[in-house]
Amino acid sequence: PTLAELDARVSVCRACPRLVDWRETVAREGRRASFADQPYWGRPGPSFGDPDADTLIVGLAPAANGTNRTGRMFTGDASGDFLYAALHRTGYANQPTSVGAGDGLALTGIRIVAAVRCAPPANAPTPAERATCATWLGRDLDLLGDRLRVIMTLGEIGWKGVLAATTSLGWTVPRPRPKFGHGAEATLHTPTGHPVRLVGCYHVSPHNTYTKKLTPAMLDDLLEDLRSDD
Ligand code: DU
Ligand code: SF4
Repeated sequence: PTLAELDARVSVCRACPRLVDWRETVAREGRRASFADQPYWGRPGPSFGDPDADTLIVGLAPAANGTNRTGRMFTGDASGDFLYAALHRTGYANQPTSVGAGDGLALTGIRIVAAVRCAPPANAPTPAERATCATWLGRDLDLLGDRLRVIMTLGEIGWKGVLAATTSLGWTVPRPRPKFGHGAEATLHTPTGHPVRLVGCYHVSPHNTYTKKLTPAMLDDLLEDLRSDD
């Protein structure tokens, strides 16, 4: 499929009953008061960004009132405010804010996906949901193909999702499995032997950014470093 076809297919996935129920219940009834008059996407969040990207950012999952409302990755919540400001400072985004479709945001060199594409209760997908959705991550990796050079995960769930998806695709993954950490690095190889860097970054959630476990400078440093080949 093309990226557009893949995005269309993931947008109607109903493979995880608990997440389908949560994403639709929030969209119907559970809206935050400040967004009560807005239509909610209420579906899986498809990939977003440059179709010719050599760099993939893998987040955790849509926020109930963020991507689950706007339909675009990291759009309309505090995590996205932090991430897109950094992508703009480091030259990957044409503007620092991400409000919603039609705001003019475009990325160069980067594509963004979630490890789990439906909003989970308490931001906590189950192991079974993570395993089910890793199939979609694998399809996005397959489409980016050998032009993919680096994958940066925001958090451990994305890190483990990448290891699961690439193992299923027959990539060579180091053993023992590399451990997630901020600044952690590993090299994976596609079935054709093409190397892909895997880089870990603490997640951009308010839990990490308000406590300064992840600062703007820490994120900028990793984003700048993605441009190098080792
Ligand atoms: O309509 P389109 O050119 O296929 O772009 C769809 C969507 O993808 C647009 O909202 C911006 C984003 N995008 C991007 O971020 N970077 C690109 O190089 C091309 C498109
Ligand atoms: Fe489908 Fe992924 Fe959503 Fe599960 S989390 S319903 S696999 S898109």
